[in-house]
Amino acid sequence: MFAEMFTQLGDMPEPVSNAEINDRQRALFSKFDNGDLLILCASPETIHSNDVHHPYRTQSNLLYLSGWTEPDAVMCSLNINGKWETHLFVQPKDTLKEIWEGRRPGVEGAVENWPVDYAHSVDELQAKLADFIAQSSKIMHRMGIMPEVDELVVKAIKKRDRARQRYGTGPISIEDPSNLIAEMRLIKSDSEIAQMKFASDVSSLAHIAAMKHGGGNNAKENQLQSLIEGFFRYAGTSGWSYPSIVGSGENATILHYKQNEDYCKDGDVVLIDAGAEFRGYAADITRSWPNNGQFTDAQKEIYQIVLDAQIAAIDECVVGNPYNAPHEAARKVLAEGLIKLGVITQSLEDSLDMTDGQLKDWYMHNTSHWIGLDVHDVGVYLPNGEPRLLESGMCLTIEPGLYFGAWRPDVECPEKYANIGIRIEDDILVTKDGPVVLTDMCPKTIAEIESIVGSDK
Ligand SMILES: [Mn+2]
Repeated sequence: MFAEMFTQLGDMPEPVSNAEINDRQRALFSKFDNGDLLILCASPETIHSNDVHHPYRTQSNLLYLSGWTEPDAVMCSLNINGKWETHLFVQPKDTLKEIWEGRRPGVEGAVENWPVDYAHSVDELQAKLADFIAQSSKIMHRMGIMPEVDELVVKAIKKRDRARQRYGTGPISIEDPSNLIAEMRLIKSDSEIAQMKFASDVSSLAHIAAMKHGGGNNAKENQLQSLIEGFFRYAGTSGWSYPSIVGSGENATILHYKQNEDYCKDGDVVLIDAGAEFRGYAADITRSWPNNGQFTDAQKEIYQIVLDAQIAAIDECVVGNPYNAPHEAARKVLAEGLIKLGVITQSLEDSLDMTDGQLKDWYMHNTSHWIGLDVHDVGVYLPNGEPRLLESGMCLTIEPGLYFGAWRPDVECPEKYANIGIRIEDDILVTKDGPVVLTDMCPKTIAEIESIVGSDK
């Protein structure tokens, strides 16, 4: 089955080029002062059990500005005699370690094939970094990722008075460069979009595979999950970009459900929120479908409201709109729909109120988040307290939903809609020609879904 699906995928895009990463570095350095020292640290490895590690995924800012994906790495950049130099500290070649853990590019490989000026063994980090720090007047560093680097930085700042007095040099402050980098990451290049489109296509096909396998055959949530995540790897992505949510029946009404071990029963709606990660870039898709292949009338009513809300929100993803315009559009359509069904008994205006409005009983989350190297990508939503205006190249999810958890003690769930949970989520690229749905390979109309669910029987 995977082999047939694979033929529907386009070619894998070229990776983001070293030249593009060099351009990113230059764009960032242009915002710095000459005495600034940039330090970017790899995330630490984390333990699964005893001596087994979780699959490694590095810190996104380091990935964005170096392309380096291995652990135990630090990138430093500073301006020496009017020219910015970039140094990458990496795990050195080590035959014994490589026999056990895998091949390493090493120092030579790093400087040859990655967009950096110099590479060093991470064993030299302490000495070299101390030297860089001494030459700097401000350290651009995010604390809390690599404790040994934090320690060096703090030590250097502590003794700054002495060094400044004696030599007239040494850093005087630490600043977190994350916001500067986030501003750059908010706008995706064509090459980044190509990576995200591939992640989106793989994810779409994986959702279709789950739909086909569903259809009243007593599938379990974990079986649908395995099809989805199996195809993520089959298609050459690194796997999921966030743990898959596969919830049937009342589990579909739990926003971040993660057990994924129940049976999908006849008459249930199955909600699947799953996306692949490709070369660090995320996809994030949610689809909700009837396990027996046919929506009930009640399910159809709710589904169509959510779909209408989603389409209205996507239409708002245009250059110049505030980032929350899609959310407001979705909320309005959801509320209008629930008023028509008699679920909401307030006026439209009252129902949207964040304190007393009835909509938040059934729709309690936001409609969008940025998406990119992080599934919940970086970028301030309210710079200077004002909603950010959408620009060409920004990517965001659109994911309205309605959740009628009959198990909830805090609300009285309308019986007709008991345990219906619907969320529909796509990833949108804002362009000057309007919104582009990156996840458009994944079907979402009622007719399409009913024709696909259970079709591999
Ligand atoms: Mn999402």
